[in-house]
Amino acid sequence: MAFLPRCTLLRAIKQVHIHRFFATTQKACKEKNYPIHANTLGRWAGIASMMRLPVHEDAKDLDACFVGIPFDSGTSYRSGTRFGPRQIRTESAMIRHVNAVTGASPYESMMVADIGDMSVVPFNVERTCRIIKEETAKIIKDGCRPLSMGGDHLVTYPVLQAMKEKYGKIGVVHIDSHADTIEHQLDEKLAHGTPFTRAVEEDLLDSKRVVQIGLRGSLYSHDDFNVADSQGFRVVRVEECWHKSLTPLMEEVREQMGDGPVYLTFCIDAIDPSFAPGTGTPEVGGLTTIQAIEIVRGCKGLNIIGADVVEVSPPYDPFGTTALIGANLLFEMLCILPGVHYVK
Ligand SMILES: [Mn+2]
Repeated sequence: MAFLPRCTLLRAIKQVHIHRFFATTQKACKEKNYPIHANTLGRWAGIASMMRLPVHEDAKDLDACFVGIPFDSGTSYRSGTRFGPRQIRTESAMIRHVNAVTGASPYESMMVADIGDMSVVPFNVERTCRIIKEETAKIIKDGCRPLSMGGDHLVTYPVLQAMKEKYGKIGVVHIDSHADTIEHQLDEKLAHGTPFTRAVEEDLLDSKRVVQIGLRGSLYSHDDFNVADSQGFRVVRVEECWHKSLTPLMEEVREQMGDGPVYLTFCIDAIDPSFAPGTGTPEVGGLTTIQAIEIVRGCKGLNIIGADVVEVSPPYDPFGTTALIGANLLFEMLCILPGVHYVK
């Protein structure tokens, strides 16, 4: 435990005296943000910031941030993901501070905050993409790693544009039921089925370091995977994932990604709609929540420069379970960022 800050030890010693413990840790950890403890203010109370973290105006002095991109004008079927960030924040009130299984202590390792939502424009896709690119560039300027909440999957395209400008060509771990490599939708180039086609055209990706996991469903044509094939993406169809742990797969993915910069993008519709019905284009036969967690935990050790969870559409899930899954995946993403300390 030598690498842990003093506040961790204090927390362990004081944890039976919650109020004193919290006051002590706040003082000892004054340089770090910490979520409001449920014994200080009940989970149902307070402002619904992501993980109950402080809200900052921007990413200045942050190592990682949560940011909403509530844009759904790229959606081809059922809309509603503009409400995703808000419901993910609400459901994130359940999530505690450390990772019991992996031992990650993200808030003691990094300065993290919720920096609110980007001001997107539902009437103008091009302008919104420019806004997302510019806002992401500001966030990552000094090395902050954004954990973005969609929004539909188009929002990942301008994020990747900003990432390429700072980090060069990037590897991508893309978990989805769809390849999102359609040429156009209704004659438009910017839609949620096209982000990786645009990314390839603009040479944003280190294509040999791209993996797409969970793809399934009916296709428009047998040529729908031509982009992935021509670029040398690794495609792991969902049938290869059925009935098994994905921990061994992630060993291979880590080898494929190497030490270079990696962006992790998780479309919630990769998960079976029986778990996660709140999404716009559901496909049956999907990943379990257990496999989803295995995938994210399997990204530990990679040079993750940013990540997102997209396509959570609250109007299609009145129970909030889909957003709860999204919030938990974002916590798991936070826990595998470079620089996070582990207790074991
Ligand atoms: Mn999808």
